[in-house]
Formats: sequence, structure tokens, C-alpha cells
Amino acid sequence: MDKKNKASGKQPNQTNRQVDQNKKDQQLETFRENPQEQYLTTDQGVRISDTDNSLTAGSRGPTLLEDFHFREKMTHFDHENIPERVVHARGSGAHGYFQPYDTSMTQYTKAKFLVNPGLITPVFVRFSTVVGSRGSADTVRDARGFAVKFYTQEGNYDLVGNNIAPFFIQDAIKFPDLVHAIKPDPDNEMPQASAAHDTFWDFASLVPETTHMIMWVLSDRAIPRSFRMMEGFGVHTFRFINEEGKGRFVKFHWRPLLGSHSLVWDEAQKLAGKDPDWLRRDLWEAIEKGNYPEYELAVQIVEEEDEHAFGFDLLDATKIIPEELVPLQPIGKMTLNRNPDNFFAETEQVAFHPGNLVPGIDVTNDPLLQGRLFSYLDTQLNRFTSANFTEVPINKPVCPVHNHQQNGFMRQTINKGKANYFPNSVGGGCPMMAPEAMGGYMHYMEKVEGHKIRERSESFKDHYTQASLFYHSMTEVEKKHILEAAHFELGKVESEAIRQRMIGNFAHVDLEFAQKVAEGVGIDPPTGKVAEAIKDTVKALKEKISTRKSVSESPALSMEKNKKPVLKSLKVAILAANGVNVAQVKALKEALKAQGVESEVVAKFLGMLKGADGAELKVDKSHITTASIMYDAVLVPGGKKSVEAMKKQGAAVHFLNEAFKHGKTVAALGEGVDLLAASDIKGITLATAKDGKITSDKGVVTSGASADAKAFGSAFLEQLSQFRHWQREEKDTVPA
Ligand code: HDE
Repeated sequence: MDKKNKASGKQPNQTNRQVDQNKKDQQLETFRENPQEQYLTTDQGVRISDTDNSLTAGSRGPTLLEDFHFREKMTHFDHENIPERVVHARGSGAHGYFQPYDTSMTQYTKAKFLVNPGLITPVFVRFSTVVGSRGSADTVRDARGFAVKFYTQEGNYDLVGNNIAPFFIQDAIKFPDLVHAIKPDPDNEMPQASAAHDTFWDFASLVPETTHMIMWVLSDRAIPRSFRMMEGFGVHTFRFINEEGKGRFVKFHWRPLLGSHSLVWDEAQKLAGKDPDWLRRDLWEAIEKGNYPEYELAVQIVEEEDEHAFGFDLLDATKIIPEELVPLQPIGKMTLNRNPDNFFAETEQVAFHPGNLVPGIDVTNDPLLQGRLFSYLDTQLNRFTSANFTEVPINKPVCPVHNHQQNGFMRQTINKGKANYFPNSVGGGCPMMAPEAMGGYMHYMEKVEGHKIRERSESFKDHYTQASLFYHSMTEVEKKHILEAAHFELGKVESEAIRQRMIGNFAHVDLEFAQKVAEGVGIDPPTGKVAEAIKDTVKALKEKISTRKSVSESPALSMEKNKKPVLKSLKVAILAANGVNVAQVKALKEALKAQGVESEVVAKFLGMLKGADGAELKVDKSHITTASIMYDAVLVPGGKKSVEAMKKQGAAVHFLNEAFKHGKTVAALGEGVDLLAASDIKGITLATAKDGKITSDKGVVTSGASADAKAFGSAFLEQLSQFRHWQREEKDTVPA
């Protein structure tokens, strides 16, 4: 297996483990409320005899103020809302655990949860989109948040990352500007959950440091197929500190064991309407079915001596460290195995903070990270109105908490004794300060000196080299998707001047790319003297960094180049109507299930279908409630009557066209091939209904009625595991 960009395939050692995995769950259990077999009561515990009628003066008279049940019920309802997060408002959470593979990280960090394979640390993860409101669609083009709270024995550690490795800006002071620009316009609050409007591209075109992340956001990474199939990045350079006190720079990566996969843009937009909860539902259902999402945690380590060895600054969050320069070292595996019991109590109230650190991990001077260290606590105070949000069950550490913090709205802890200050003698000096040997957190003793100054470091000033590296590391199809995304995004920009400026920025990434973007958005492409001047700037940038470590291509950045076959938990639609070959469908379903592939029978109406031989088949989804975009592949079984009926069903034919257009595996057996032939899918080799042939052409697998079922099964699974078939040029002519 290619160790560079894929999960290493390592497994944690299961012997001698200190099972801490359930510690958080046990703690949460003490807060859970279960209404089974219980009476309805007020908040005071008084049993309620009637919750359907207010207490009134006569059956048609006014409501009485003394109706304490009415008052309490209504008041609580009136106060149900808290402010949604100012960014990352839309999120989905899951519980799980993390376990290191081995002790290999001991040389770099003293963080126990990363070096002791016997230790299983409970985690809570919240995935999110950034821009949209709490009720917005999941599949919008956006970065995804990937925030992990580790409930370690040494305190909570939060790794608050994204699924995009670089960030838009270098200095936190620009964050309010960036977010204002990308959020809906202030006058009319449009558009929702989308960067495709003038204000964002105005900002981007004026702030070229955004260019690198823009290339990622235009790429397929911004429309993940599933939270389970998405990478995560810590983004900043952090610091590891080992037992000897030696510090090293570190970047964090999460690699999904299912590999990284994306939607296509047309599909993403349609899903936003047909199932706005697409990613949330996928995560929830996978966990309910026992398909636990798994991610490998890996790190890139840089020695302090090498701080200035690279062609970019490690403290600049708009840059990545190419994996070809510093390979990833696997640490351990995170498994998400439990859905929250209550969305508000857990997913909404969880409060992450990149400053929640444990011994062995520290921050660096990255100015973006430094600003975050202020912002997260500040924003939690706005969301919760009280500093006591740390006492909310989901935020509570599983290790002891003792200090002199007190009071405030909604204080839960009952601190005993008189000593609410330090030093004290009345409380025996407790709680005591912990020396380092007793686990006391020590900030890394970095030497810092300088003049107070508002100035961006010279080493932060190259905004294009890595944007260009990203683009040039893509496959042709990935480049095409970036181009189409740029046509969409800039195509929605009304101001020609903004579009023009963006083309100028893109020209520094790749001249030809900029020219192609310009062509689609009504702007004269940069040519002649302008193009020459841009080429000179780019060349000068390259020369400046050529003496330091850099790469001109990073295959690790391409999802396509690192594609990993996947079958587990993919979903296949089986199109059918009355007269379908029921025995064949049942056999297919079994064969798919054996590989962990899910399948659903899709027909015009819900209910039972009657097969050719009189057997019955349950319909899982009707045409009106589903679409090809909700499946990873489509299969048409045999059955003459069934196929003849479907030829007259626009929805069934559209299903095939659309799946084909989106690059999905399409298959047909026996008479099912006739439905394919009747669709708009042309130029693909098909078997004929009656022969014994099996064909497999660009992800379209067909089988004559007399062909070997097993051989068809393996041909289909082979194509399905490829996930998408981009080589279909014919798809552009298919209407869907
Ligand atoms: Fe955040 N970010 N951020 N961010 N961020 C928030 O904190 C902020 C940044 C990220 O699921 C807020 O609790 C500033 C980078 C995630 O609850 C807020 C800057 C990365 C989440 C905030 C950044 C992130 C947030 C809003 C620039 C990837 C959701 C609600 C300096 C490494 C966590 C909240 C969850 C949330 C501030 C940049 C990731 C306002 C000032 C870079 C995953 O505090």
C-alpha cells in the first residue's frame, strides 16, 4: 500500500488496554433522562394531570395567570434558542474513541493519549460547513469543519481542524472581514451558504493570500461524498514537546479509512434540494448500521533547526508542507461508534477551542492561530452567556477539575469549603499547583523578542506558488472540475471589475487556467504584455524560493491519484416495475450485502411488485421520494414486462441518464439492457439482452440473460469500487 497518502493499514494493539473508552459515556449517563414508564411532570417534579387545556375562567373564558404549568411550558419554549455559531453553524456530531497504534510518538511528545496504545480516549467529533446557517443544506460548496474533542486523562484536548489544508488568510485580524464577505450580503441576507456572490470574490480578488485555499475550495474537496470519506487537517503548525522538553513543529492530518471521495457539482446542488441533510443523514445512518467511520491520525514532524528550510513559512497557515518533503507518520485510529442522544445537548452545546491543550502539545506563533486562541472562548461566552459552559455534560472533562473559579450564571458545581483563593491555608493550600512531574502544563519556553509592530513578515509574501502547486498536482479531470467551479462561482458575480481582478489572480496560478476561466465568464483573457508581466512575477517568486526545500508537484494532493477502491457502505439502486425478475433481484441483493454494499429497490410507487413468476418484491423507495443522486450506482435487472413499463417512465430513464452523467456505475442484466439502450446513454458497448456476453465499458456493465451471474457480479463490483468513471466523454451530451 502507498504509505504516503493513505491510511497506513496499521491496527492498534488490543491487548492490555486500559479501557477508558466508556468513561465519557458513563459520565453522560448520569445526566440522561429517560421518560419510559414515567409520568409527565413540571420542572419542579409535580405530576401533570392535563397538558392539553389551559386553566381558564369557564370553558370559554380567559386564561388564568395562576396556571403554573402553562406559564412554565410557554416560558421554557420562548427561551429555547441560543445564538447559532457565527461560523460553522451547521454541524453534525458523533461519539467515538481514539487509540494510538504504538509508542512511536514517545520520542516527539509526552501527550499520553498519543503514545500509550493501551489507552483508549473517548472523543466527540463535530463536522460542519462554515458559511451556512444552522438549517442550511449540507452539500454546498464550502470547507468542512472537522473538530475533535479528546477527553484525555490529562484534560480535554481539542483538535479543531478543517477538511481543507490551507486557510484563506494569514492573520486572524482579517477573519471578521473574510467572514462578512463570504456570508450573505448585509442588506438582503442573500445568498445562503454560498461564496458565489460579489462580496466574497471582491474580497478574494483584493486579498491574494486567499488564492491557495480558493483553489482547494474550487476543487472536489469542497463537496465531499460523506463525512466518512473526507480528510481532515489541523491547518496550523503546532508544537510537540517530549519528556526531555524538546520541541518540534507538527502538522496534524486525519485520513479516512474509506478513502476520500466527492460528489459532482450538479449532484451536490440537486441534493441540497432533495435531501438537505445528506451528509448528516449519511453519518447518522452509517453509525446506526454499525458502519463505524474510521480515520487515521498522522503527523508531519519538522525539527526546529529546519524552521527556515522551506520555500514557505511554517507559521503561515495559507501554506501546507508537501508530504513529499515531510512524510506523514501514522499515530493511531479514531472510530466513531455512537450517535448523540440529543442534538442540542451534545452537538449544539459542544464548545471547541484550539487553546484546549494538554502537556506535550503547544501552539506556535502562527498569527492566525494566535487570534483563534482569543476568539473561541469569546464566542462561547456569546453563545452560552456564561463561563460555566464548561460544566455542560458534553464539555466536561473526564478527569478531575478543581480550581477557584466560582459563581456565574447557571453554576452547577457545589464547591465545598471556604478557600476560594490561592494561596490559602484555610483549605490546606488546596487545590495545589502541579509541578511538571505531576502533570502540570508547561508552556514551551520559546525565546521571543522583537519590536511591537503591525507588519506582515517578508516570508509570508508568496501567495501563488502553492496555489500553483495544488493546481498542477491535479489530474486532468480534477482540473476540469476546478475550472467548472470557477465558471459557476465567478459566473454569479455581477461586477465585471471583480471578475477581471480574479482572472488576474488566477493568471498567477496558471496562465492557461486563467484564460479558460476568463472564457467562461465574459472577460478578455490575459494575453500579450499582461501575460508576460505575470509570467515574470511568477518566475521571480520561484527563483526567490528555489534555494530552499520545495517541490513542483505533490501527487499526495490529488484525491484521484490516491483513489482507493471502496465498496463498504456504498448504495446501489435497483430499478424495477411489475414483471421484474424477482429471483435475480434477491440474488443480487444478497451478493451485494455480502460485500457490505447496500441496495434499494426503486419503483414508481411504494408497496409490493409482482414478479414475472408471481413472486413479490418490496419497493424501498418511490420515484417521487428519491433520485439517482442518492445512490452510488444503478442496476437494471431483467424482466421483460418490467423493462417495457420503465421505458415509458420518464423518471426511470432519467435515473439512468443522470447516474451516467455523474460518472456512476450503471449496470443492466438481460432485458434490463433494453432500458439502457432506450436511454440517452450512447456510444457505450452493451451486451444484447439474450446473449451470454458480459461487457464493461467506462463503468457501464451489461450482461446478456444467459451470461454467468457470478462473472457479472464481480465485473459490477470491480466497477463500483472505482466509485466514478470520469473517462466518459459521452456524458456531456446526455440530458439530465
Ligand atoms: Fe474557526 N471559529 N476561526 N477556524 N472554527 C469557530 O468558534 C475563528 C479557523 C473551525 O464544530 C468559532 O465555537 C477565527 C481555522 C471549526 O463547534 C469562532 C479564525 C480553522 C469550527 C471561530 C478561525 C477553523 C470553528 C465559531 C481565524 C481550521 C467549528 C463558533 C483566526 C483549522 C467548531 C465557535 C464546532 C468555529 C473563530 C479560523 C476551524 C468564531 C477568529 C484556520 C471546525 O470562534
